[in-house]
Amino acid sequence: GRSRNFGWKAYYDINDIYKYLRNMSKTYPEWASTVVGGRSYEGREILGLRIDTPRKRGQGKPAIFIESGIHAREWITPATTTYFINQLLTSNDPNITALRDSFDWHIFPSVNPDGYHYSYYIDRMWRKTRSRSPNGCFGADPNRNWDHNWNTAGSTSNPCDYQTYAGSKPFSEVETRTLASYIAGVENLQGYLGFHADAQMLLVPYSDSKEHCDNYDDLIQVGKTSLDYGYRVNKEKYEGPGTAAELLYPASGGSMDWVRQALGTPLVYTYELRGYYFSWPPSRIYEQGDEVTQMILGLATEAGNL
Ligand code: ING
Ligand code: ZN
Repeated sequence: GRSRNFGWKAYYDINDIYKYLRNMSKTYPEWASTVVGGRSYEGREILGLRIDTPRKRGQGKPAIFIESGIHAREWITPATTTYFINQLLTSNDPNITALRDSFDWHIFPSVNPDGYHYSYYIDRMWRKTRSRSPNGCFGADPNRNWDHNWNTAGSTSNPCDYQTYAGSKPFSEVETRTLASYIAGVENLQGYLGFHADAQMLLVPYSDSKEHCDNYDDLIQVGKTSLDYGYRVNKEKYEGPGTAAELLYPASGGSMDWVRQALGTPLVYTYELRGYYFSWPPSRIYEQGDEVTQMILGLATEAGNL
């Protein structure tokens, strides 16, 4: 599809998603600008949209970072993320305009663009990056590659593993390394939301063990309100909030654990959206798009920022 036809009844390739982001920055120049969060092995940009309206600027507006598409095959996450961008920029609902104006948003629909391109055109079930290992196998799991208890749980050292190869060392992947340095540079970062599919649950740090982070109780409370807001849209129940080790499986080297610990960002979550083996009908993207929008609104409301 061409960007002028961009919408939410089909899944778009990486070039069309990036065109959409550039289009939005041109249509709403006072509110939105494209930002480069890093780069990929094959030389693509990791492109995001920063939405920072003039309202409340200079009043210590908190920043929220949204990470989607770290796993290539989880197509519903870039789709709901561009849907959310569209809501922020076009909705007249006073709750949504308040949400838009209350934060400095850094929104990245596809932080693994090589993997997404490969999944879109070549191998639908591809999950990893596309870096080449010396032994000829491709890709590391970008959600096992961050420098937080790296390769200690739920990952493997085998570069040929289709799913959870941790990489040759922490931040071996240019995508995670460059994105981490972008995130570390975001001023007043208060929230980090990662999106995956399709376990239908809400996860909080930490993921590699049953250890709870020091603001676990607050995260659970805010997370519950987030899920309540989402539930009202489609009456879909999510599991949690809770840790991956307790609700799903232990996994080390994930982005949210690194952000929570290395940067000390307080409000850190991973949303596992709905689906069935990573498929979700394109005609119904808007259902999960509305759900995600409300979940983020609930989170911001309970956290006391609205
Ligand atoms: N789930 C996540 C995964 O990377 C997760 C679960 C989230 C693990 C955050 C660790 C940290 O395996 C999917 N569906 O990929
Ligand atoms: Zn995932």
